[in-house]
Amino acid sequence: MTALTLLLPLLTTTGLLGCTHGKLVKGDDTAVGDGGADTAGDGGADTAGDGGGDTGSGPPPNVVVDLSGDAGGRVVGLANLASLDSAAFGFGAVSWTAVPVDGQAGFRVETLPVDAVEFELDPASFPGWKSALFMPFAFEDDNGDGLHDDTEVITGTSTTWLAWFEAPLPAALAALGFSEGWNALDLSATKGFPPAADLLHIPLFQSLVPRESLTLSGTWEASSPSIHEVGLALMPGSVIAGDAGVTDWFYDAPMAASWSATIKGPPPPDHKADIDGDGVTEAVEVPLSYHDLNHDGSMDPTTEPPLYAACSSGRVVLAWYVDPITALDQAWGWTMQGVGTGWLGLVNPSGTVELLDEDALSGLVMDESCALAATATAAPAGLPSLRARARPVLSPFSTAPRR
Ligand SMILES: [Ca+2]
Ligand SMILES: [Ca+2]
Ligand SMILES: [Ca+2]
Repeated sequence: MTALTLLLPLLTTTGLLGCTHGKLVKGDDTAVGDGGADTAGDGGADTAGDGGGDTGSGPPPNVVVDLSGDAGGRVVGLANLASLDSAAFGFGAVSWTAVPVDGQAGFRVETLPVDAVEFELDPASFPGWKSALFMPFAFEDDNGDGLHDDTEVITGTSTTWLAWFEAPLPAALAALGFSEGWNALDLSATKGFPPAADLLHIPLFQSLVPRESLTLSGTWEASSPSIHEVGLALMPGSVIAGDAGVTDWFYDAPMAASWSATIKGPPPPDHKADIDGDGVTEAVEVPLSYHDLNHDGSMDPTTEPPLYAACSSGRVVLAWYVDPITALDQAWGWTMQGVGTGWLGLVNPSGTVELLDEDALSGLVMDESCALAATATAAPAGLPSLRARARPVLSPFSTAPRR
């Protein structure tokens, strides 16, 4: 099966941030059911077909995307991969869109759109043989035009992609169950040529829906100072890093033997920065206790230094906020790394990131053994880095070696 050993470019995020995102344009309309949802009026420009529930005339869908979670207000698009090249990896035109009905977005795809980008998937094994790839994704269609505008949040991408395989199909691929024309590729597999998947059941897990709130709770177990002189604050990471200009924070309250702090909504803009340089902005908030020396019920970071942080299994816990994602290449990268957006609770031992579930986040401990210093020295400027985790495997074919 050496012919199937893909020798595709091994992609990294290098160059990703430098790439310009192609203007997303409407593709050829072949989405089914262009009835009431049609906002453009003519068949050629309609991209807002009404999905799998179409009961009107015309052929049935031959591509169906199954959406997990809430589909209300969301639209599913099929975005053409514009380049496999690491320096220019990204998506071009959104060739089709469809409004889900009962969680299913149905498409009728016929010929390859004229503006679709084709490239050699495996020039070593199949020189000259070309294909085109399309990533299913779901987005909040805020303005209801059926198209993905570049400010509209992407709620998930599928790891099963639509692929157009040119004729003649290499015999080795035919033997794997592929056909000339349209196929579905399961890119979540880690070995070999991506296996064929069912065009009528393409799963799309909406993993990028931003989590709007986070609750941290636990116990205060330090023997001193007296709990009546202790406060609990969520300190912006930028303040810990020395930015005196940030003076507002989410939470500042008297300590309790059993405490709980809930963060809701996005942090103020001055809490946010692209800490790890991956193009997505984030914020870090650190739950910590402090000695309220002047008994005014709030933390003055210049005169009331932190006492202890909140620990889970001995590791300092951080609250991260990741801005909602609107760019297709970032959405794919974050899907591949398995990290969501919005509020996340995590620990950052020795530079790696470990997400915590609700159970862990409700059993935190503040005591003498949980020192903020452990966090402050973990990364430059006291801020942990998601960088190691945030290097997404961008190419579906980069999980080398596939064999
Ligand atoms: Ca829109
Ligand atoms: Ca970032
Ligand atoms: Ca105070």
